[in-house]
Amino acid sequence: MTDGADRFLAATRCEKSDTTPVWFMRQAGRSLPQYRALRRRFSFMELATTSDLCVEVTCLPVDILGVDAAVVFADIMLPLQGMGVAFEIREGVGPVIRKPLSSQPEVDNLRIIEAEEATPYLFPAIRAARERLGRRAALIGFGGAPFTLACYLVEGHGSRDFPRVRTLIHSEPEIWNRLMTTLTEVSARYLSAQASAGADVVQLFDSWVGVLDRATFEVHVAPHLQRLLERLRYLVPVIYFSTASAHLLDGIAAAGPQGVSIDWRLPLGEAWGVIGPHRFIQGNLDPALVLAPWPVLEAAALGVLSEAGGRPGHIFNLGHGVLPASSPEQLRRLVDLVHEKGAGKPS
Ligand code: 1CP
Repeated sequence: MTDGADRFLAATRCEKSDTTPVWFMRQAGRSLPQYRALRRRFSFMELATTSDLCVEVTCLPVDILGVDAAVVFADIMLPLQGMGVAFEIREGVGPVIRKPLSSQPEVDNLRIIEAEEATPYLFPAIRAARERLGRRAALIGFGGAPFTLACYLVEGHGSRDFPRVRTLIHSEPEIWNRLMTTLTEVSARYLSAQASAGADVVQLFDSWVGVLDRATFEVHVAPHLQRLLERLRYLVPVIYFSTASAHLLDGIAAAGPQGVSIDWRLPLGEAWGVIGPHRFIQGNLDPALVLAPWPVLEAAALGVLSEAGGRPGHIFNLGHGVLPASSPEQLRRLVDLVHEKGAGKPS
């Protein structure tokens, strides 16, 4: 049997292996009882910024669920600390920025420092997790894409459709451009440093880019994304993740990520038709179906595999993060099903 790391990395090169690799976004910090027990003793920030605890949480899902990749336990907001942005992670709410940005001087004051200085706890954790995982599982580093980071910086907190951001882009395009240029530089350093420390792949979370219309994305976001992906091209494969963004998919592919994560709204075969067969694809089971009775979940998961059509270059995942109410037993069963019925297995 092929090891998880090799199975996963083969898919990122669109090469065949013994079966389809699988992992889940937010697999560590949500539904696992072992994580919840740790959270009773430590805050989210303590878990993420204490290297030993970070390694523990990162590796939990590989042991418990049998997934082929671990995702570093961190948050997209962490590198903002090094930029001089004060925020807190509020229970049940998410990140809240103390002073949202709106003016040129505020954007000019953002600091660009080395990633090792901004998030010193992260890189020893990546090195230790890489060593602990061996070939059992690949290690995925990640960061927020510049647009999604800008959403929090400008809006100040999560939002359904980020109206302040959409106003700023069009009324103050120079401020916006400066902000995106700074965030692109910070992200390039942050993700390169994760690759150097041992992350096999990095995922760029652009969770909220789907709020934009196509023209705004093309003019005000895509050029920054393209520059960021160019900086990473020869260092590490990148998975670009977004949701509700089918209307942007051709522009996303043109920006140049090696892999694209697709949410449940678009069938995988159709998405592949847009991004081209030379890119790997990740997805795309509706996370709500993990809460459904097993026969419903099983049928939907087999449907995703059938959409992938046995092509190499499919990484099975949900279309967005694991919902907190998901049962670990159901997730474990799903991993086993994907391994048993994935590409290359007799049907
Ligand atoms: O398995 C894991 O949990 C991996 C670690 C991980 C990842 C990949 C965390 C830990 N956060 C993230 C990425 C992240 N953070 C994204 C992109 C993914 C996505 O779209 O879901 C986003 C948008 C955030 C911002 C964020 N941080 C939110 C969402 C708020 C909103 O605007 O809707 C929340 C709730 C957080 C806090 C956070 N980050 C991670 C955890 C486990 C938590 C909850 C803290 C706790 O345990 O109370």
